[in-house]
Amino acid sequence: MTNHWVDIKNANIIVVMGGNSAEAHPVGFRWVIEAKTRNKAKLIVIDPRFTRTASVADHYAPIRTGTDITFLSGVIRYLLETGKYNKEYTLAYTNAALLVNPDFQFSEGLFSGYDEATRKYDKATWSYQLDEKGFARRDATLQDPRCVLNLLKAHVARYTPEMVERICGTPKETFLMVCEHLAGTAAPDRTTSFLYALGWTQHSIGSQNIRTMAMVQLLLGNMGMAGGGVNALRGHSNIQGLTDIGLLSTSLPGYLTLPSEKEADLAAHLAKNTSKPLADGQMNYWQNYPKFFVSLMKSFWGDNASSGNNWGYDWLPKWDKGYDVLQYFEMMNQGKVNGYICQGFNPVASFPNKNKIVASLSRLKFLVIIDPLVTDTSTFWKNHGEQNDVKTEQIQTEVFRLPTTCFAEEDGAIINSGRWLQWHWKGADAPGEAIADVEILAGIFAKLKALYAKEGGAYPEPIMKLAWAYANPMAPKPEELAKEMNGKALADLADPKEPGKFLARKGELLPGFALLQADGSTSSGCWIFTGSWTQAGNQMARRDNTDTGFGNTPAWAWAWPANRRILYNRASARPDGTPWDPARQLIKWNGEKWVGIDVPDYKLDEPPGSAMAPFIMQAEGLGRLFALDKMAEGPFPEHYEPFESPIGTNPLHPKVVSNPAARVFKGDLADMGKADAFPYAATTYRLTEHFHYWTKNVRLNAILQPEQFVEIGEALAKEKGINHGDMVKVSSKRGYIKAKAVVTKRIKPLTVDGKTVHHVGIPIHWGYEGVAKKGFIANTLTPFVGDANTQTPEFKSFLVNVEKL
Ligand SMILES: Nc1nc2c(c(=O)[nH]1)N[C@H]1C(S)=C(S)[C@@H](COP(=O)(O)OP(=O)(O)OC[C@H]3O[C@@H](n4cnc5c(=O)[nH]c(N)nc54)[C@H](O)[C@@H]3O)O[C@H]1N2
Ligand SMILES: Nc1nc2c(c(=O)[nH]1)N[C@H]1C(S)=C(S)[C@@H](COP(=O)(O)OP(=O)(O)OC[C@H]3O[C@@H](n4cnc5c(=O)[nH]c(N)nc54)[C@H](O)[C@@H]3O)O[C@H]1N2
Ligand SMILES: [Mo]
Repeated sequence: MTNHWVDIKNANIIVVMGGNSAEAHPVGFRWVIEAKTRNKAKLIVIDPRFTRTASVADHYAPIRTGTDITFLSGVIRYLLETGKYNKEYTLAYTNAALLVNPDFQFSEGLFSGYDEATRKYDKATWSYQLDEKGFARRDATLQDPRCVLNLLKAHVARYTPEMVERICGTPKETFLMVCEHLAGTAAPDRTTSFLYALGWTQHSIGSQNIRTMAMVQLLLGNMGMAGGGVNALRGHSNIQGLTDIGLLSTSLPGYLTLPSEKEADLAAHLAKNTSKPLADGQMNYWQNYPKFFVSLMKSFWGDNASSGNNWGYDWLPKWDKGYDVLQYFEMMNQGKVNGYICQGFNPVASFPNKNKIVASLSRLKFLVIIDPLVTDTSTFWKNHGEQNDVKTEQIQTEVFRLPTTCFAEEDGAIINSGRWLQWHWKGADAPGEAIADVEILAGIFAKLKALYAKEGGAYPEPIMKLAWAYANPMAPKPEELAKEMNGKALADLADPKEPGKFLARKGELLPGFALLQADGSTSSGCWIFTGSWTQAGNQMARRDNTDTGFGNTPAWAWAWPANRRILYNRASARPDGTPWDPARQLIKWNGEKWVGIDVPDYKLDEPPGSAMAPFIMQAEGLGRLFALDKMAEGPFPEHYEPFESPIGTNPLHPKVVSNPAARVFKGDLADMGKADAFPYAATTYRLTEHFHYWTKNVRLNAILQPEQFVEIGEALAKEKGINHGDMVKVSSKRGYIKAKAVVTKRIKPLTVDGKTVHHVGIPIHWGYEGVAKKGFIANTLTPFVGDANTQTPEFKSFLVNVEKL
């Protein structure tokens, strides 16, 4: 979230699109209700199903799965055509006026630079026109046909209300009603908050769904505002934290980049990642990349890292390609992987194409499961009847189960969707032989290190040089790890402004990332966490809920970065420093510096009226309506059909149906179904009464949702002769499940491209392990393809057939 949970109450319009927060985030949803009751906010839900969130909404719009880019591009078109957008904000704070490379093009579904053989783009033309100094050219009059705004207008011109209805199945009048509500928040004193989760991410075009919404928010002037923002409601405790410390296989903690093979040495890596300003006088925070990176190296390798050995750069792995989970299971399936350590992950249940996952695990020599529970993955080799029909005698994989604690059985920080690091204390000791994950990993590390010391090996340095300065090396404490993440001074840091004074003395915990250095005199395991555990103590454990305004509680826990609660908050004021909305002023200029109820997201002493733009994580300081080369499939969002499409064509450009830049493995392409055999659009989701695949181990939850079911609309049920409670078989090209049919009014057929499209809803929570009534694994049905940028699987749009049993 750019904003935070409590801030939702400040919104005037709340759009839940690509999520179902009343069910998946029932506690946080109180802030939506708060906005409705105290702020007279209107709640709009846009979902293929009439969800429990929809049941308390003011307006509901149905939409076909996988078509949100069309809907939101239609909104952008509406805003631009009617002129109902915040023009002053758009001109000053977005790249609307910047000029784009003359060779950039879009035609028949493809942007310039596409290579069909590799399914990748050469992104050279996805750039600005630069002047002699290397700064982006601009036309503040917005007359130049090559300025971003004019190119955007031309790009979205095709997304008429008629086209939205044709692709999304959303009635035109409903769509226009949503447009009007959103347009109302282009006013400086009104904001929209968008809440989303998996209904947007789990698509082959997931990242672009979110980008399109971010563009709407920029045009409306809602970024940086209380009650505005781009708000991802996260999943697991502690998935936000996992992302922050480097979830992706090509990233390092704090969204730093793991070097690729092409970056042969440190200088090449730093040159590639240290951003150069694209506008005169612009501060852009990634210019500090070397400080964050070298401090991370000092945290990894300790005294072993020195300027003489490039801070241990050679000991880092260098990637040739991304090793996301789809890639990894594909390699496993090809017999290229010997062993797999599976920690807090149940891929047989949670990953797409269950039969492929089981086949892949069957090719391993060994599998290590680190989990408090017996999972479906840990017994994948057992025949569980129709629900896991394997031949045990043919599976040679040796499985080790290491029982671990769960999050409630240890101390530590959990980071919520609003980026707050909240320290928590363990509720109980773990039962039986279970020990903490950290102890298990420390044990594996100690054993590996001893083996390398004794036997040598191809490349022992990365293990032998690792810093491991914990009081008990076999059991590092959460406090020790938290302080390591925060970072400390490795030498006295002199204050450049006041001779004789020090910003920090050697050995002290650092108060903020501004003190990090590129010369090896500081260490930090995750620069965005610097400030979370300082000389003043554990900031994450603070529990003072004093409200400084708009539900802002700066002394409750600690938010990254720098305890800032609303990102880009400089944009809450006009360029001249006056607030867009005096009734929700976040920061103001006091004559010397920026101050306010939130930590300013800007250079503190940069006066109003200066040329420095507010989006200081960008090289030009502007919110990007044109994404340059940051996205895999294009600088503007474009509608592509799901890989399994119920209409089998793209009404905008029949030659390019699905995401041309998505990676699809050969075998999986052959496993994609077509609408003739699998006519219904299926989507998967969670229920309030269950948490993934854990709660089938809990009797109470098993009683609340006693049996696996699928949801179908009344029209489809009638067509198929299915009654409420009948057993049905739901099949895709990859397999089938059997479940009870819930026949509901909440899923209505949509008319799409002249055809009737029915949705089938499939909750995810069943499997063959646990105390609940056994069920089929929903992911037996789902396709093995992911978003082109993140490789998040397309769990939300695929094709099935339904038969009465
Ligand atoms: N009780 C409970 N709470 C949970 C979890 C749980 O298992 N149980 N899991 C947690 C986790 S890890 C996560 S990530 C979050 C997920 O939170 P959500 O994403 O809110 O959860 P889902 O149930 O997957 O809801 C997705 C919604 O998107 C809709 N949808 C599907 N396709 C589309 C589409 O193309 N466009 C639009 N606009 N909507 C679409 C679905 O109909 C569904 O209502 O929930 C968390 N909270
Ligand atoms: N079809 C479909 N598939 C989906 C989704 C969907 O919407 N549709 N949603 C996806 C999403 S958003 C998610 S997050 C995934 C979830 O997928 P998984 O993460 O694979 O599923 P969980 O059941 O949450 O499994 C986590 C495991 O962690 C264990 N665990 C809990 N605490 C600890 C701990 O402290 N240490 C260790 N080592 N283990 C622990 C639990 O016992 C559990 O077995 O599923 C994904 N799969
Ligand atoms: Mo999740």
